[in-house]
Amino acid sequence: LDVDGYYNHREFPTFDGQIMRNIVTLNEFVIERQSDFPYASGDLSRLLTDLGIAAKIVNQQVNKAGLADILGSLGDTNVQGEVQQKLDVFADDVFISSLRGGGMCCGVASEENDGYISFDNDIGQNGKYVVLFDPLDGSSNIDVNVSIGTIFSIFRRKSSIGDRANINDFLQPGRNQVAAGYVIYGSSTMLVLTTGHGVNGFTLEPSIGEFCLSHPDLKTPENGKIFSINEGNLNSSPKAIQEYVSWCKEIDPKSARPYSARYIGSLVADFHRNLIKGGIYLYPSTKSSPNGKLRLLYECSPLAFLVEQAGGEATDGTQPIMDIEPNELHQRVPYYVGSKNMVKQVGKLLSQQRAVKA
Ligand code: P6P
Repeated sequence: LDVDGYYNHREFPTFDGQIMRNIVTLNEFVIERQSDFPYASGDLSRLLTDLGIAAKIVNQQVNKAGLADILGSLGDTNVQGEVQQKLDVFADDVFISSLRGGGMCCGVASEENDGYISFDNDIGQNGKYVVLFDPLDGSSNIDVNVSIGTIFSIFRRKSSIGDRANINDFLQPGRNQVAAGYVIYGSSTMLVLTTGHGVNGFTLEPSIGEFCLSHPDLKTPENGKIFSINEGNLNSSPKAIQEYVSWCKEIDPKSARPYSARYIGSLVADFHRNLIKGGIYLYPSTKSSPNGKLRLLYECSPLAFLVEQAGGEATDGTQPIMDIEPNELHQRVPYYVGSKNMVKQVGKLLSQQRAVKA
């Protein structure tokens, strides 16, 4: 989609005498691209619109987290044993309500709920899709005003239309995703989306309350100079990862090393920066998280879909993330994602380490 050759004839006068032009909203873009989908009936477009509405509602509260009484933890703990912050419980409720009411989706699964939720109302059971999401990733950063995000993954249901959703609708490999994306609540609020035809970024224009196309056809550089890892875990990470981080720190003008270490502690923020600038995010297996910390179905898999569509790669160190056959909703995996050549280099080191051990 060429944003210049599209709606560029359309101008909006603003109240202060300016002109707004080249405005392409998320809804217009999705409808325009509807023909990209096989048997497009508009249902996926509607579903993406439902997600966009929920994102705007969550954004409202995130933007005033420091002011409203919504700050601070609810005191409960979620299935991960993490103290639930009020804002992530609120975000979970908003996305579930928007999807339940939208009728395009027959069920959801999220980080905040032990099991999946089947929408048993009659419109829900006719929904073609299921959505898995992390409503507010990085929520431990809420009360220190660091960027946080929502991550979502969309599959066509496996169960028959009209039936209740079942676990097989959710335990699907990343290859089956029909769409995936994230919302980053940062200096501006962006929604970054793929439906399998490239990656497009939309920035929320608060004055009109619309996500507007701002980053058409996003591609990630094949090489980067940024590595993102919690070095506090390094000594309990695989030797190959310790080796890679040391390599990143060596001085070598030819390969622009040492690289820069950038780690925000909010996956969506680290992923988004590396997607645009180039880089690699690593969350290996560690002593405290022997299978890694990040969740396959609603963190690693959707971001893997996006990064592959943008020309990057995502692996668990043994296979592409999107090839993994899930066996439970909250399954954790080691995660290496970002610029293609950086991820390949880490994968090679890990396979060499396995060969030596074998
Ligand atoms: P650590 C936040 O809890 C999260 O899931 C990701 O957003 C983030 O990248 C990672 O965990 C941070 O984990 O162990 O480095 O604090």
